[in-house]
Amino acid sequence: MEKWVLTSGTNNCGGRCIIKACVKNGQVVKIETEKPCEVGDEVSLTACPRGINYSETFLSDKRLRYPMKRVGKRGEGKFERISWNDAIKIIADEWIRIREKYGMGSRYVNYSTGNMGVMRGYALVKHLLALDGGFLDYYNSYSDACTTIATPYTYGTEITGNSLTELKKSKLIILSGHNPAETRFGDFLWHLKEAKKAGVKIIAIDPRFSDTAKSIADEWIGIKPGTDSALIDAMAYVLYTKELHDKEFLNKFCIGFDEEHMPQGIKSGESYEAYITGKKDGIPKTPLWAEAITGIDAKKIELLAIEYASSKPAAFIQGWGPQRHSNGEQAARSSTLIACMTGNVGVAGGWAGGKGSIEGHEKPAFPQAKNPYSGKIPVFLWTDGIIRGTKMTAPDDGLKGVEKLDSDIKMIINLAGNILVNQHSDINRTIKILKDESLCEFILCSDLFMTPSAKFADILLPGTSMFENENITRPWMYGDFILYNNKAIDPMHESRFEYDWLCDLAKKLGLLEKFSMGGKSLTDYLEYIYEELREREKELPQFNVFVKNGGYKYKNNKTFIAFSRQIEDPDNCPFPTPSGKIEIFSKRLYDMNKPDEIPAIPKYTKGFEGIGDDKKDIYPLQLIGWHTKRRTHSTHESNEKMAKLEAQRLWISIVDAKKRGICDGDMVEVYNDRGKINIEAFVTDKIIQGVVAMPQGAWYKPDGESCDKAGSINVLTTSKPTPLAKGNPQHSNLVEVSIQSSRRG
Ligand SMILES: Nc1nc2c(c(=O)[nH]1)N[C@H]1C(S)=C(S)[C@@H](COP(=O)(O)OP(=O)(O)OC[C@H]3O[C@@H](n4cnc5c(=O)[nH]c(N)nc54)[C@H](O)[C@@H]3O)O[C@H]1N2
Ligand SMILES: Nc1nc2c(c(=O)[nH]1)N[C@H]1C(S)=C(S)[C@@H](COP(=O)(O)OP(=O)(O)OC[C@H]3O[C@@H](n4cnc5c(=O)[nH]c(N)nc54)[C@H](O)[C@@H]3O)O[C@H]1N2
Ligand SMILES: [Mo]
Repeated sequence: MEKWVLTSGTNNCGGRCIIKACVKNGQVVKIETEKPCEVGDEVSLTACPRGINYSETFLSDKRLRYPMKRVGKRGEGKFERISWNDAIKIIADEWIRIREKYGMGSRYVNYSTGNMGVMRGYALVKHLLALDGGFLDYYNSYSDACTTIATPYTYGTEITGNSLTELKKSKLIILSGHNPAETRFGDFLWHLKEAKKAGVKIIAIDPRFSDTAKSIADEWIGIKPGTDSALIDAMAYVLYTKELHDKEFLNKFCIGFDEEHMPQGIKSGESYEAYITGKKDGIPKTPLWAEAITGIDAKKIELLAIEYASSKPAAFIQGWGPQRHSNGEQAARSSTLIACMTGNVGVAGGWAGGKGSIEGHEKPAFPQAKNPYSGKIPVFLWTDGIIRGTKMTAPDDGLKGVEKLDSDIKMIINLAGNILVNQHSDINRTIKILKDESLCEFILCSDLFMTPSAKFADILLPGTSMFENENITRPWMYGDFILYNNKAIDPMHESRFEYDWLCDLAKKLGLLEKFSMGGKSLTDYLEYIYEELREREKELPQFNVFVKNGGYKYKNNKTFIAFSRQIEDPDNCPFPTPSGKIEIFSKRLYDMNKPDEIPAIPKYTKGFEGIGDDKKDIYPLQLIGWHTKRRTHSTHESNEKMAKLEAQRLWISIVDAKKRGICDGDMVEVYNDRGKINIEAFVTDKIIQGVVAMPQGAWYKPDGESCDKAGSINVLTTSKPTPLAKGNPQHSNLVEVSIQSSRRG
């Protein structure tokens, strides 16, 4: 007997998709998805090649089979099989021991996105820790730290996007560091295609000739990484000197553009105008000035500025690539500046810049108990939390909620994530910290595979995939729907879903009653969360209908245009900033008194590990990563079939390759002070000179001491945080490349 079960993708790939699993004799034998949506249907939930390959990835014989206990040194990868009972007992004993010895703030749950369902291990274990007295939490993410922190300095909020349906009303769309043809970003791609069909011109700005540049854009402009602010400064200079800027908009809604609109008490020469014209530093920010920084021809910059200002409305949309840099906060704020200068804020077809979140339907969420411990660290600084937690401070390290931490991190819980080793920066540094068992004393992981992170577990638990348990899938950032994961098959081997074994742990801790809300089964819990949401989202059908249909697409979706209210009725609707205006000049940033790193206006700063870093003499190439179609971060790496979509290679320009005697297909060594990678070279004109790139997420595969053979970019990335957000500058890296062996022997 065959049956079709409706479920959905729960990985963190930016998209969510409908997966129809055909189940026969307890096995998934085939996968289908929703037919590509017809024109007019505003939500596309058709699976891409990753979604279609979910069963080959997740139901493979590479799965972890039973709980294991580390027997060798930490990280050596030597484990011994244990029973679930023993595993839970060891976890409970360590949990209590560490709580008693070091206190609540010594317990940390790592950022992890392998399962983005509502009932995810990560949220559940935080809940249990909160019920048990508290834990050290974090703020920020690896996705959007810089833009999330920087955007509100301009607008007072990060909700600066428009409904994607409005893209087709643009006259021109500029995608900067945004690659939705490969890097799923909700259903951005779908709406860009609609815009293109409607005749909208699309320009892609990216150091690489990305899939988006290739398949959707009319034009590609190659830019040096980390220099988007310099490009925007010069565009602003062109608009200003040619008087193409929207003076009325700037005067009415903004502070800080010119000297006449500055907050009180600020000395003269601090406005954006004083900066671009060179009144302040003697350097006008001309296209020629920017050419030397960005690598973009000055004439091109001028034309781009004129085209953007004369196409009304126009959308300058920055992806999150430009903000995953050492000066990423500046890139984010610059993207807001250029929108303000052209009055493209609050208009259908425009785009206010910055993070680009939108208001929409409320998403279902797990009702996590309040954490009694108030200390928070920036997510990127968890390794610092291990080695110098108690020395971290608010001004230097972005510590929040407490003056000082009570303890360094002594216990890490890492469920469905590969941040522990693979996805965090500077793998060799991380490994050194984790190997020292006197620092972090206990590491608990659950995963489906023996990943580079799983190897560092003290107790390693086999998790279940989305085929093996029920769940509710929420949209990523954009999307008016909720999906239901029906259970297709029983858990493989001895795998258990996190809710299941966490109930056992809660029982040992005397917290089962509270943790399970009086003994709720997984389905009961999901129903409870859903019904609670349905009280506010009245359009949702009854739970049993929702489950049967595998989800719900909302029919009544409001069109959201960020700041339309403020623009229409400025007297009654101020911007949610301290001044009530759009703050091109931010007094809050000015008062931080670090003008070189954290200027009050959105302007180009050199950052570190970029073109302005002295290390460039030794490591002359800028290395960036990107989110590839073959993986969701490191997920799907175990599925060899996916490798056909994009080989794990180092993109290098013809000129840079020639200088180093490298031919296409040669094995090269990519290195800096932090480590070495062996990888195949892809010699191409699809990347600009001076820049090399490899897709992020390959599983770290060390050979001996420090050379990685897989092309795992985080061997080369830096753990130094960005100045304001304390975020991850994982695209800012200086390296050198040399030939290791020629393809021709
Ligand atoms: N297929 C797939 N899709 C995904 C994911 C995945 O792993 N795989 N991950 C999802 C998640 S969690 C996230 S956070 C998002 C990430 O989404 P993004 O952060 O937007 O993705 P990236 O690939 O890091 O960067 C986008 C583009 O920016 C370019 N870029 C890098 N540096 C610069 C720069 O300095 N200036 C400019 N102009 N361009 C630059 C890169 O070459 C790349 O093409 O993607 C989501 N979608
Ligand atoms: N250099 C560099 N590093 C980056 C980035 C970058 O652009 N460049 N991007 C960053 C970003 S934006 C993000 S969001 C992070 C993502 O980093 P992570 O959150 O670590 O995401 P993944 O690498 O996909 O790891 C998810 C893990 O969960 C496991 N898993 C999947 N489903 C389940 C399940 O149901 N149960 C259990 N128990 N396990 C499961 C998978 O096997 C996989 O090992 O990486 C960051 N790291
Ligand atoms: Mo992300």
